[in-house]
Amino acid sequence: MGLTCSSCKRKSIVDLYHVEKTSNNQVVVALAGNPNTGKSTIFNELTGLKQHTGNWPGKTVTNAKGFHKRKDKEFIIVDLPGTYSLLANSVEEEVARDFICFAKPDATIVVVDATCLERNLNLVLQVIEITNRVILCVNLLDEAEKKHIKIDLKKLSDELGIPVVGTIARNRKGLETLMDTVYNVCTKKIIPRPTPIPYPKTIETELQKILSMIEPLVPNDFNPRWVALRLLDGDTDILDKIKHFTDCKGACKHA
Ligand SMILES: Nc1nc2c(ncn2[C@@H]2O[C@H](COP(=O)(O)OP(=O)(O)OP(=O)(O)O)[C@@H](O)[C@H]2O)c(=O)[nH]1
Ligand SMILES: [Mg+2]
Repeated sequence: MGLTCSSCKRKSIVDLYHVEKTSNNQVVVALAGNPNTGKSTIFNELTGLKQHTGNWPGKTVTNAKGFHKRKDKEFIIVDLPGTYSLLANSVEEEVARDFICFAKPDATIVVVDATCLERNLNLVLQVIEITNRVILCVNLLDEAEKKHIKIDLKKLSDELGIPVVGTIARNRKGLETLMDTVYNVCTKKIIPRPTPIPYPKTIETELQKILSMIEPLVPNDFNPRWVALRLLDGDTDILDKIKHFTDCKGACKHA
């Protein structure tokens, strides 16, 4: 802990988001989602801890970490702060984005509120642009039922190209299926294939231009299309971070 990058003296981004694995049986699972969708409820049910709402302590991810044993695996579960997007407009968004991007969890569960799926899916689409190891958890199904909202989970899964599990976290309903699915993704028994998100033609044309320039420069660990999208969005900070990450990786004990 506390390593600084020798080349720039900043706290190493590798160290900042590193989750220590003490054995080969451990896998890292991130819980992402909009605020108030039930992430901490799921985290607490799975880990037996008592994580409170909105208690994200700065950028430290280690304080939101717990363990859950399943078959031969031990999941190290990280409860990320609730965010509406991953555009890094706030510390919460930056932490959630950077954890998914740089800590490279073995799986990311995106928890959505079944009563306002459309708004929540915005974040899901942003996560699947970064990583394909995603499981969608449609929570608060009891509240949806009260509002006579029915969700076709199978169709949602087919449309998005990722596994989808329905839950009522408060009653533990669906959590076994959720973690079996996470297990299968972590052990590659299920390989999610997120549906590529098409953009309007003018954006796609510019994207291709940027992609042809950056593709040789972006390390294998990162999805170049996502990096190109960020650049098109004017987010040059991500390039600095990727460079910092790559530089630090060579020098860092966790690399
Ligand atoms: N009815 C119902 N309530 C739920 C369910 N899951 C969680 N809740 C409740 O929803 C509220 C928010 O849950 P949290 O687990 O704190 O949500 P969170 O996503 O961690 O919220 P932030 O940390 O603020 O992003 C709490 O009052 C939970 O008890 C569910 O499936 N059904
Ligand atoms: Mg929470």
